[in-house]
Amino acid sequence: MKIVEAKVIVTSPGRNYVTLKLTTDEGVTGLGDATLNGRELAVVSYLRDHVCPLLVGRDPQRIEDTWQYLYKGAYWRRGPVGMAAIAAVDVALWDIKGKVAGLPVYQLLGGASRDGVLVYCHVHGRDVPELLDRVARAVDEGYAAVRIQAGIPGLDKTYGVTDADPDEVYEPADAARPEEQLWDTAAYLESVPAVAAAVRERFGPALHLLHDVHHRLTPIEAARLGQALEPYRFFWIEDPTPAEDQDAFRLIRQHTVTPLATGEVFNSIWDCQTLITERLIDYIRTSVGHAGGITHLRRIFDLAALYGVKTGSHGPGDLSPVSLAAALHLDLAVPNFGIQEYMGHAGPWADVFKTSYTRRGPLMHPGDEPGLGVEIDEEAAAAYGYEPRYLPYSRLRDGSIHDW
Ligand code: GCO
Ligand code: MG
Repeated sequence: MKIVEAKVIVTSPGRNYVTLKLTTDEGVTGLGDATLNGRELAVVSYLRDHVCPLLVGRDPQRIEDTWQYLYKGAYWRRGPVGMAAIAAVDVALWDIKGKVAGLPVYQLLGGASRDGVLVYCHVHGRDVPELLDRVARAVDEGYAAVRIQAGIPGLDKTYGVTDADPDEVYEPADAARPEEQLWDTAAYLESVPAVAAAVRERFGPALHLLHDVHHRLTPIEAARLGQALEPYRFFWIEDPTPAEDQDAFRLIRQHTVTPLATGEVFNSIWDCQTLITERLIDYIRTSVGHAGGITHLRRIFDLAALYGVKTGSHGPGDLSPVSLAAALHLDLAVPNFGIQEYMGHAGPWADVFKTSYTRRGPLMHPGDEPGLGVEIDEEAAAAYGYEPRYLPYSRLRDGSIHDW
């Protein structure tokens, strides 16, 4: 069997998505997600100019060999652009292997270890009453785990919190230039424990609560937040400090038993080696789309399993349905699964991507279609052209740029 075509499809049905489509000489196709929010076209070029020409003529069954060929063969290792490209190739090859075998990808990974995949959804509110209403709605919809983000008194805007309905895009990358937002750590640290108390009081002890700090604290501030949230028994706090500083987690860990999650910006096992082997985190958030595909993510998850670290993959709306499907297959199979982020997708994405994953109450399932269970309608994709969009960034009151 040979790959005869490697095609990159850029489409923006609600958000920009970059999809790699591989076709074999037997007419089997496979999809991979190469979306890198705000830097999409860099991955398009990496794939079109440097990877697709190397794939034509290769045997699509040799997934591991292709991974090693693209990773070791390039000389330049790691990095978000190259690893998103390798991930797309890897996931597309797993999709093909599943279709050739007539099996869903999770079966190729050892079969289901659980009936379904526990997901957490996003809930945001500009103030506590709005947040509580929306948590109630999520609970009514069957979710057992929610990520709660609330507006910060004194700040005009808080990332992840808008007046938009939760079903719309509300973590926007919607400006042609990055929008500037004000950040105030003191106001944030003051507000979060009160928000947590209100949610816990209203919804009781069983609901899983998660919170994303988006890398904005110093280690000692993060330690203080972790301590302050201990009475409310969070499932995790996420990205408390800039994630590239693995040592920072030692300090946080010394001070709090609130579980810690990080890794959505990582793209290789080397980025999380210290965090995992020194048990500095509880959940590893690397994703199929940004950390080298199913092949590499499974390697990271296996390392994590050795050290009692569970999985908690990144699953935002800026990763395409192809990535979500791939994540669900892996989540269903691995022994140390923790939770899967499920932000959902907004806008007319379903015109373009046909999916077979489902949610029943708190659990999702990837479905039993051969391969990943996702197809792309290229004609529909062409109707939604690329739109330059950037995430916002923050400045402090004195004008200096703050960590994301
Ligand atoms: C998450 C992420 C998102 C990111 C987004 C950036 O936990 O889902 O932090 O909130 O901001 O994925 O592209
Ligand atoms: Mg996050």
